[in-house]
Amino acid sequence: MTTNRTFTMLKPDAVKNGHIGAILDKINAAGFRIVALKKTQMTVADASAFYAVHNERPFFGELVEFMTSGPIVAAILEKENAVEDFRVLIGATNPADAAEGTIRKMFATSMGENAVHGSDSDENAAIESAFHFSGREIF
Ligand code: 3AN
Repeated sequence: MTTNRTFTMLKPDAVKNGHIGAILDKINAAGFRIVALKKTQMTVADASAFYAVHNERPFFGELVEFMTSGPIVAAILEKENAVEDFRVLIGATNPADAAEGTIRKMFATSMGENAVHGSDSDENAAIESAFHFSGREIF
């Protein structure tokens, strides 16, 4: 895993609302190369492990319930300065605070159902990528 990669999930709200194509288009247009991509659905055990860092937070139950409520699209993205640039592209956690033109501003509905996930560090990008993809799914 290079430091030029980040991990994303298009969340169940974005998939359910038919935004997969539009969001991937914005990701490509922003200069990210898709090095891995799949549609999948997390179990409660998967989501609890993925979000273990948040397990003391009051919204943890709601987060796990939402993230397992339907399929997601998981992807690994490559670009210079990928983690930071992708956080800028998706916008603030709360779509009400997200800047104009960001993915969350365009496609998210609430703080919980906020359309996309983006890794917050190179270390977490590597951990989250390995959680969802095997070596032979990454190109
Ligand atoms: P981000 O996804 O912007 O890195 P985090 O890491 O603080 O935000 O939170 C992880 C996920 O938990 C968010 N994407 C969001 O879906 C959910 N979340 C965060 N804060 C809240 C909250 N106050 N209420 C409900 N869900 C939340």
